[in-house]
Amino acid sequence: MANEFPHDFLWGASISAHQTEGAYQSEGKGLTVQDTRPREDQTIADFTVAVDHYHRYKEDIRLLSELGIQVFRFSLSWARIFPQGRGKVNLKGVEHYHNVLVELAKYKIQPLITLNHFDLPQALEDEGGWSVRSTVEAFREYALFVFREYGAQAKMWLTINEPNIMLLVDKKILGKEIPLAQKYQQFHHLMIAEKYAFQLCHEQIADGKIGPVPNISLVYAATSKPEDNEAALYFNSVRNWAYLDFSCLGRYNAVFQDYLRKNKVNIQFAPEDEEVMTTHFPDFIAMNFYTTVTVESAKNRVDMKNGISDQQSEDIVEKGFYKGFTNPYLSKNEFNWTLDPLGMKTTLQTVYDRYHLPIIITENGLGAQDVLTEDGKIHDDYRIQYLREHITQCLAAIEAGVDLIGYSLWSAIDLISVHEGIRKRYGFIYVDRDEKNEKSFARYKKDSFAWYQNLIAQNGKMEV
Ligand code: BGP
Repeated sequence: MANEFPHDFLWGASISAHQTEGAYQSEGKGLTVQDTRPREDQTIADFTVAVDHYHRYKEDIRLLSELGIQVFRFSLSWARIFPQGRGKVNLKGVEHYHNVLVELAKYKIQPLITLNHFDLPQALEDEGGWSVRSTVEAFREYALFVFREYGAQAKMWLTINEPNIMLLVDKKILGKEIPLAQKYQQFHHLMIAEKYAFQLCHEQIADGKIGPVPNISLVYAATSKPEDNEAALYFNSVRNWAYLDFSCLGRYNAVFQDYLRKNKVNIQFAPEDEEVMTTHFPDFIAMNFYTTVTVESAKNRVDMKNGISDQQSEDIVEKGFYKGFTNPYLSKNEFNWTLDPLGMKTTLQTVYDRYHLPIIITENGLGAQDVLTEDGKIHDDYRIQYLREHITQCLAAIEAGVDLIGYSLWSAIDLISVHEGIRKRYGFIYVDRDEKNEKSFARYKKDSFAWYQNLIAQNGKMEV
C-alpha cells in the first residue's frame, strides 16, 4: 500500500458564499435566510459585509495561488443568480461567478462548487422553504441553469452543504427550530433535490462529476453496555448514514426508518420519487469532518428535555434514543469542540467500506482566536499542529486502502463562523476586521500559510 500521497492528490481550501462575500444587497442579489436569520447575539460580525470577498476575490485568489492550492471549494449564492429563487435571472450575479472562474483558471486552480451552502433564497423560504415540494422544483431550475452556464469552466460540483447539520442544529444555522415531522419532510426534499442535481450534472456537463457534502463523524458508544451501543447505532444512522445511504444507495436505511416510525413521522413521497432515488448517484463523496461524537443510551431517562445546541452534536438529547456524552479520552479546542484525528481515519475507512466511492475531504480545520501582532504576523502554531495531526491520518487512511482523492481545509481565508462570528477564525489568511468594526479588511498571511504552502510543494511530506 502507498506510504505517500498519490501524485494527483488534490490539495485545496474551502469557503462558502454567505460567510465571505458580503455585498448582501449589491448588484441585484436577493435576500437569503442567512441575511434575515434572527441572531441570539447581535454583537457578532454580521454577514452583510462578511470579509468583503465579493469585492476582493481577485486579491484572495491571487493569495491562494501563492499558497499553491490545486482546488478551491466555494459556493454560489443562489439568490445572486435568481434573486427570487426562480424565474428572473440576475445577469450581474451570473457575470460575477464567471469572473471568479476566469480568475481561478488564470492560476490553474480547479473550482469545486457547492450549489447551496445554508443560504436558501428568502423568497423560497417565505413559500415554505424545504418543507414544500415547490422548493425542489426551484432547485432543479437553478441547478440546470448553473450547470449550463458554468459547465464549460467547472467540472467538479457539490450538491447541498451539510443537510444533516442544517437539520440537526436548525436553531443555530437557520435561527429557528423545525418541528420533527417537518424536519424529515425537509430531509426528503433536500435529498430528492440532490438526486436531481446528480442527474442534471451528468446530463449537462461533459466529464462533469458531482458528490454530496454531508458532515460525517463516527458516533462512539460511551461504554460497552449494549444499550449504549444501541444508542450509537441510532445516532450514527440519524446523523450520518441516513444521508449517505440515500445519496449513494438510493434508500432509507432500516434503522432510520425505525427512528421515523417510533417518532410517528410519515414522509410524503411524490409519485416519481422512488425512481429518482434509485436512478441517480454521485461520482464521489465529499465529507466535512471536525470531530467524532460519543453517546449513551437515553432509553429510560425521563429527566431530560430533548434538544441540541452544539454544532458537533455532543450535547444531543433525544429521549428514548441517545444522549451526548463527553468522551474522556479526547481533548477539546478553545471553542469546546472535541479533537479526534484518529477518528477521522476510522470515519474515512467506514465511509469507504460502506460506499466504495472516492472521497474528498472538503472541510476540516481549527477555529481559534488568532492574534495579529504589531508587525503584521499571526503565529498560529496550534493550527499547524492540528493540520499536521489530521493530514497524518489522511495518509494513514490512504495506506489502509481508502481512495482519498483530496483534502480541502476550512478555511482558505478568515470568515464569519456560522455560530461564533469572526472571533473564531479558521483561515490561512487573516482578515483585519473584528465583530463590531469593519476596519481595513487587509489580508495577512498566517504562519500556517507558509506551512501549508510547503506541504503542498512536497505533496504532503512532513518533516517531523
Ligand atoms: C460546517 C459548515 C461551515 C463552517 C464550519 C465550522 O458545519 O459547513 O459553514 O462554518 O462548519 O463551523 P462554525 O462556523 O460554527 O465554527
